[in-house]
This record gives sequence, structure tokens and C-alpha cells, in this order.
Amino acid sequence: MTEITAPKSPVTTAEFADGIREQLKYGQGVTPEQATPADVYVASSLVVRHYLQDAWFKTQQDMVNGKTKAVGYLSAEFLIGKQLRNALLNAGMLDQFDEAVESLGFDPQTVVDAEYEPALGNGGLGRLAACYVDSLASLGVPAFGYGIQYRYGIFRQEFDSEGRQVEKPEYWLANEEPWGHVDYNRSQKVSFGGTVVEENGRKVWKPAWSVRAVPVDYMVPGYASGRVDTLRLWSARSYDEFDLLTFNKSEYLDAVKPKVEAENISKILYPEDSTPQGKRLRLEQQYFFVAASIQDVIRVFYPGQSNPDLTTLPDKITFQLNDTHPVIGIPELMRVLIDEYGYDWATAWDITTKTFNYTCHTLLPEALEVWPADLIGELLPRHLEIINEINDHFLEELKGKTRDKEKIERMRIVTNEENPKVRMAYLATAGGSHVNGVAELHSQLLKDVTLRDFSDLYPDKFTNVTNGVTPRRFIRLANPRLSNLITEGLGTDKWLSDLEMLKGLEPLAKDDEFVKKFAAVKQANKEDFAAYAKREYGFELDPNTMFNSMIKRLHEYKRQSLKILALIAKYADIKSGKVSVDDVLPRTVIFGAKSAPGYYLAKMTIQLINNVARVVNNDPDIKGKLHVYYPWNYNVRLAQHLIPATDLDEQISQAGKEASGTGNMKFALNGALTVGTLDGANVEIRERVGAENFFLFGMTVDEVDALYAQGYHPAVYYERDPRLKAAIDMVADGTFSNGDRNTYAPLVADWLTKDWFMTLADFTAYCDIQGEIEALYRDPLEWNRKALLNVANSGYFSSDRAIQDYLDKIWHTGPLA
Ligand code: 26V
Repeated sequence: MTEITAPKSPVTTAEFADGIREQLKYGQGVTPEQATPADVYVASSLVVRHYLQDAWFKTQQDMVNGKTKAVGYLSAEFLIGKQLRNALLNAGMLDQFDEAVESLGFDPQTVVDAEYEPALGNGGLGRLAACYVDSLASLGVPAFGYGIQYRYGIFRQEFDSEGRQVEKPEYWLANEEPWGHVDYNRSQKVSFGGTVVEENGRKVWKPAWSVRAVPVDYMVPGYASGRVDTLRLWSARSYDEFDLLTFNKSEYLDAVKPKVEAENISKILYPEDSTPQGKRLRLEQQYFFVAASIQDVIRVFYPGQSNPDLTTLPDKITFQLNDTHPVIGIPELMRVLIDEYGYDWATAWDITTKTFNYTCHTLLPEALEVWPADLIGELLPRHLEIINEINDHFLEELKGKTRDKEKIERMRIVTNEENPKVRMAYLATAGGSHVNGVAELHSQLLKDVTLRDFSDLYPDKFTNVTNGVTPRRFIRLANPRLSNLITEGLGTDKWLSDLEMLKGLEPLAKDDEFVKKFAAVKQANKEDFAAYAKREYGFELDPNTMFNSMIKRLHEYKRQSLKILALIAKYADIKSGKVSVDDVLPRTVIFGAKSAPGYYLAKMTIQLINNVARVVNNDPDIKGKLHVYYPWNYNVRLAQHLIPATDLDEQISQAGKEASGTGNMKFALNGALTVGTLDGANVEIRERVGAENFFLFGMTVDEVDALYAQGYHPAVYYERDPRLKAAIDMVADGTFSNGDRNTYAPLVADWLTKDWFMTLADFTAYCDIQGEIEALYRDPLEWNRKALLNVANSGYFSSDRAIQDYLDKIWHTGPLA
């Protein structure tokens, strides 16, 4: 890994304060006396941008001058979280900001809080993209994140009086947004629809309508690297009347209708993250940002050239496809090369396959995107032709590799049926150099199951890159107390750019005094979180209880049901007198999760959790031993507050379903112990932190498969474990629905008759391990020793390491000198 020195501030406190004053005066048009914290936030952000500008220019220049191949990370989501503190940290200006703002009479925290979080992602996949651009810049690798600046981010979640999820529009751009620079002068035209005609033996696409893709640039400052990369998010605008007049008459008429619709393209982030609906607008979004990005790359790397040598493209940039969402980029690059620059098929294919790589982020077959060919044909007629041709060439190639006709049929990119479909994961695998999964187990399952035929015939394409998270945001910013303790323990703060150094804390786990300091950090964080939860949500958390968190999207496979059923079972035991309340370990269970708006069972689970919280928290028999809280609208900000305060985190998906998980890494790095299954990156976390420092339970992938094969009957488990029976009966009998037995009937019926993710089968093991967890928690020194060992051994899960793996295994490029 590259040597990185601690960031040096490019600015003094006095300069920072002057910058803010100047910006307030000429930008916001207010005096420091008139300014609100929001004004100071905007002004400070612009000052930071100002000081980053030179490093940004230099990074761009060095990149274009070809010092090293750049990375283009194509992603429909970038869940970047708040920007100001992160930029200050990475640019080395934290102290200058605090002091400058104070000197102007403002509280730095209030100023930072005035920032509205851009919520441009659903969950893990979008947050990972944000961690990756941070690491690319921190390693000094020239890179673009390319995506969409949605006007509405993931919906704002509220709960109604019955505890049901209500979705509210998240109009995050309602206020001034100093980070995104709207660059009207570098817009691109993206076209749709129409027909393909032949002119002089060449295919010519005559689109029906176009939109203007306007780049909005976010600086991505590296931590202490002196480099600033670019996150370029495209915003869709209509061509105005003037532009329309420059079209010829028939184009004008065609173009008018979509003028109204153009801006819809980047209006809203789709909130489903597992069941693609094949929606036209979503395909428009995908093509929109990918087409704009490809044109942009040609503009940036071949400036002013009308006849560029695009055979050099793979030496200039490598594109990473973040899941199937940007895969339409493969036929788009083919089209650009063939139709616009006159390359022949073979040359174009060679350039394209060398330029693209694909990361798969799921194991659920229904989450792999498949588009009706008809729909592609309607929106992108030329692309459909190209996809069909890719399919034909590919089938020919396969014939040279295998005699197995069925296998060849199974591998079709375009299915052979009455209404053919295009399998985007197959297109990505055929059209790129590398395919990777996001944890060891996941990559293995991709080879063995999801993309088995491909891995048989193209074994060298497949590789693994285990996910990682940025220690800057998720340790240093989220957990300053722990950061200081780590620095004290290691005697340096270099660990922030070389996270494997955390290993140096291992010997300190034997030092009781150090472990006690570590415990004190956790306790202080819990007190902070309790205050935060009081302020933001009106909750009364008791920081002297175990804080047990489960934060992630609400999905059946993630099994929030398992958690809530186990909790209900405990409640039932206390109510029935089987367990004396005096023997119960005080525990506060905290859920954070959004459900896709149309996901019926997930939404019902949310309602159940809220009502369990209502009943349990208010039952005097419980004597405050069990508390359940469900802060609404889980987002990056809440994660940053809750993770450092958590004692025990839940990673309890059915084995073989969670591709990786990244919350698990954030928790381990912040000194929580994990209760989890052998799934995703849990496997690797457990290997590294040691089996004795991880609470493992539940079936393995093989056991799950065997049980499916043998025929799974959930009711058997209901009859077998009286704790489970009591819990389900309690949901069914109306305890959590004011006596109404219908409210949760569909959920109960699903558990007893279907239970696809085998919650019931894992229930007993899950409850049994709680005994072990509680026994350990009663011994704070031992608990914290293990928690510290989790921190010490999780350095591998830095996104810097993950990016280094991508550089070595897939991108074959590196930092600028
Ligand atoms: C899928 C779809 C399907 C179409 C509609 C919109 C949409 C939006 C997002 C997604 C992505 C689903 C895949 C995903 O988020 N995977 C998660 O990726 C994380 C980062 O690799 C990983 O840690 C999680 O285990 C995995 O579930």
C-alpha cells in the first residue's frame, strides 16, 4: 500500500474565517451577524471547495496526461452521506474549521448539522460506491464516479399511528447545495427511441427524442493524498425552446412531447432493491447516465479530437459496472465505436471487452436484471440490434468451446422465446474482462450456482474482491473517542490510511487498563447515542443496558423476523413466569430499516416490530429489562451515530443469501460483537477476529440446500420448540394488534406454511446462543476484551484494501506518482 502522510492543512484558521466572511458577503449576501448556521454551512463548504480546487485540477491534468490509467466507477447509486465534515477531515482542515466557525460566533456542530444528507442510494450497494470513491482518491488513483443526481433520493420513512411505514418524498435539493457544481458548459445529449435506417451500407440510428445530461460535479478529496477525484452525477434537463428551434421541423415536433418528460429521468431513485420491475423509466435512467458518461470520457481523454484513436481507450480508463444497472454501457460503447467512429465489429468488441468489468452484488436470482427485448427495442432500437449481434457472436464462440448444446442454450444473452428477454448479468459477463463477487463465499456461489456455465467455460474471468468500508467516515468521523484511543494505543494515526495497523492493538487486549479505557469509550458513545435518540426521536434509552442493533434494508432473507420472534419469545417467557424478570439481562434492541414500498411482508414486519416495541416498552411486568426502539428513516447519519454505540450487532441472514454485508464490517471495526450466520463477509470476519470472538449460529449453505431438497416444512419447528410456538401464537392472538387476530395473519401464515428463508428452522439455535451472549455480557472485562480483538483484527475490511485488490486483480492500474 502507498505510504501516506497525515494531512497538512492548506489553510490557517484566520484564512478560513476570512474565507467564510467573504463567501457570506458575496455568495450568501449576508453579514456574519445576519447569517444562520445554514448560511455558515454553505459558506464553509465553498471555502473547502476553494482550497481543494488546485489539487482537483492537478489530479485531472495528471490523469489526462496519461500518467496512469483511470477508473470509471459506473453506479446508479452513490449513498455519499453528509459531505462537509468528511471533506474537512480528508483535506486536513477540521481544526481550522472548528476554530474559524467559533471565532465567528457559531457552534461547529450546529453548522455541520445544517447539511441535508444526500440519500442517493438504497443501501449497501450505494454506500459501497461512496466508500470506494473515497478510497480511490485516498490511494491517489485518478477516478470518476459516474451516476445520477436524483432530485428525490430514497424516500423519507415515517411511521403512522399504527406503526406502519409511510413513504414521504425526499426532496433533498430544496436548499442550497454547495457541493455539487452544475456544469452547464459540459452537458451531453442523450437520445432515445426512433428507428434505425441504412444509409450507404451503414446503420444510422434516427432517435425520436433527446434530453440534455448536465453534469453535477462533486469533489472527492482523498485522505492525506493531495488528490481530489470527481463524482460526476448527471441531471436530466430538457432542451429549451431555443435548442428545439435548431432541430429540423420533424425533429422539432417529435422533440416537443418529451420536453415535458425529460426531467423525469433523473427525478427519482427507485426504492426497490431486489425485484426489478422492468420499468421503462428505469431503463431510461440507466441508459441516460451511462451514455452521458461514455461521451464524457471521450471528451475528457481525447480533448478536441474529431478523429480520436479509440483503440487506446482501454489504456486510458477501465469501467467498473456496479451490478447490472449500467450494463447497457456495453452495447452503447459498441454503438459509439461502430456507428460514430467507424470501427469494425471485431475492433469495437476488443476495445469494449477490455474496458468493462462487472461486479455482482446479489445471490437472489430475482434481483438479476432481465429486460424484455421489446422494451429495449422501443427505447434503444440500435442497441437491441447490437445486443442480438453480440448474442449471435457469443453463441458462435461457445460452439468452439463446448459440445454441450443445452449449456449453450442456457447461456444465451437473449432468450429464445416468444417474447425474448435480455439477461444483463450474462451480457456483462460476456462483454467484460472480469466478473467478481463481493465476499469469498459469494464469489464461490457465483461460480458454483448463479454463473456456473460461464465460470466453467471462462474460469479466468472470475475473481473475488471482498468488500470494505472507509475508516475515515466510519471510524474517525463516527467514533472520535475510539479513534483517539487507537492512536494512543498505536502511538500514531497512520492507521487511518493503513488499517491493517490495527493489528498492533492485539497485545493491548491483554492489558486490563487499556480494555477498561476501551469499555469507557463504548459507554460514553452509548450515552451520546441515548442523548441523540432523545433529541431526534424522543426515545428514552438506558445506556446501562446492552445496546443490540439490527440496521439494514428490511428483507425476508435478512430475517428481521428471526430477531423479533426471539424477542417476543423472551417476552412470553417473562409473562408466563417461566423466566423471572429479575434474571433477565437488560437489553435495548434497536432496529433501523426501510422496506421497498410495495413489499407486503416486509412492511408488515415493520408494523409488527413497532407494535412489539409499544407493548413491551410499556409493560410494567418487564421492569424496563427489555426495550425495543425503531428510529424511523434509517440513513447514513443514523448509522454513524448508532454503530459506535452498539454492543451487539445482528447479521442473521439465511446462509447463502447475503452477498457480503458491509454493516457487519463497520460494527466489528467499532468494537461490537456480532451474532451471525455463516453468510457473506461474516465468514471472513469470523476467520479474522477468531471464532471465540464471534457468536455463530444457524445452518450452513449446504445444510440449507439439503433442507430445501428434502422438503422444508416450517410447521414442524413450530411444534417442536415451545418458545417458538409461544412467540408465534402471541403474534397470532392479537397481543400486538389490540386483540385483532387478523392484523398479522398473512405473516403468521407465511411463517407456518412457507417461510422461504427458514427463519423457523434457525430459531432454536438463535435463541440458544443468546444464553452464551448474555453470560459473556455479564463479564464486562471479557466482553470488551473480545470487542477490542474485533477492532484489532478487522483492518482487512478497509475499502483501501478492497480498492487495492481491484487495482491488482482487475483494473491493473495504480496511483498517480
Ligand atoms: C437492485 C435493484 C433492482 C432493480 C431495482 C432497483 C435496484 C436497486 C438496487 C439493487 C441492488 C441490490 C443489490 C444490493 O444492494 N446488494 C448488496 O450489495 C452490498 C454491497 O456489495 C452487499 O454488501 C450486500 O450483501 C448486498 O445485498
